[in-house]
Amino acid sequence: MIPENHPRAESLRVRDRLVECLRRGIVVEQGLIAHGRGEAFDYLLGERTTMHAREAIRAAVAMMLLAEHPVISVNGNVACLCARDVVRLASILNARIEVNLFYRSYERERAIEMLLRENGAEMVYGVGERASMSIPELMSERRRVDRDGIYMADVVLVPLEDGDRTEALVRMGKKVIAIDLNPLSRTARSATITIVDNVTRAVPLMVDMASRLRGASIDDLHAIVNSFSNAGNLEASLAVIRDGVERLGGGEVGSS
Ligand code: PTJ
Repeated sequence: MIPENHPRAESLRVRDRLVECLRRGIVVEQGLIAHGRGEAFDYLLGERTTMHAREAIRAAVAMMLLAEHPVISVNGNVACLCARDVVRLASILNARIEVNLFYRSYERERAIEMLLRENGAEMVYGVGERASMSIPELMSERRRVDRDGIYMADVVLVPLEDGDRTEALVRMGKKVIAIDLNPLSRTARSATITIVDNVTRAVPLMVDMASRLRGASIDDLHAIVNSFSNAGNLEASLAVIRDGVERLGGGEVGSS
């Protein structure tokens, strides 16, 4: 039982949710470790969405609205932490949802598909025989993709990703939007747009942004995308983390 007034109540609730998803076969053990790495960066970012992340969210949503075939790639952690918002985002952006797993098994694909359907998804790509195409030069199970999903996509949103697939998707000529709390990761560095934020905050903010931008003109959307620099944004996020280290190292007490 997590006391409501515990300074880390929200973070502890998220951990409980992941453990529950582990029991239901949605998340893998390695997903808990990956989340722990993310938590460390989030701690230094102050566990809030920075203005730089907001800029990246705006550019990412504009890019998805301009896309012909946008696809949202979902793994175990993302399904567990933001299934409902993924479905909402896909519906506003007219994007397809595809299950794509590093630790792939048919049981997990189905469990994640069911969770997405429970949250309103009508069609889920990439499950079972549907994932019959391969991303070239990628050896992991993540290479298996749906012909009508990631394979044909021009823009792919990859929340919580490993670097190999991001690089491979970029080599295929796709635009890749990553959500990664680590601005130093290979994913963050090789994506077209990286949102340095927690998926639990970033995906709901993307839903809000999509509702606001969906009426914007094509020219305005292009202007938003063209004025965004991923390298500059990553540097700015790193500076926030550096400040976080100094703040906490300088005597300010963290919440843990
Ligand atoms: O469900 P599967 O089988 O596809 O496996 C998923 C995991 C997460 C195990 C797999 O994708 C993996 O091993 O990921 P990595 O390579 O550890 O990368 C995870 C990245 O996401 C790291 O850079 C973390 O800092 C970051 N991260 C972790 N939790 C969050 C996060 N970024 C945003 N929000 C989070 N909640």
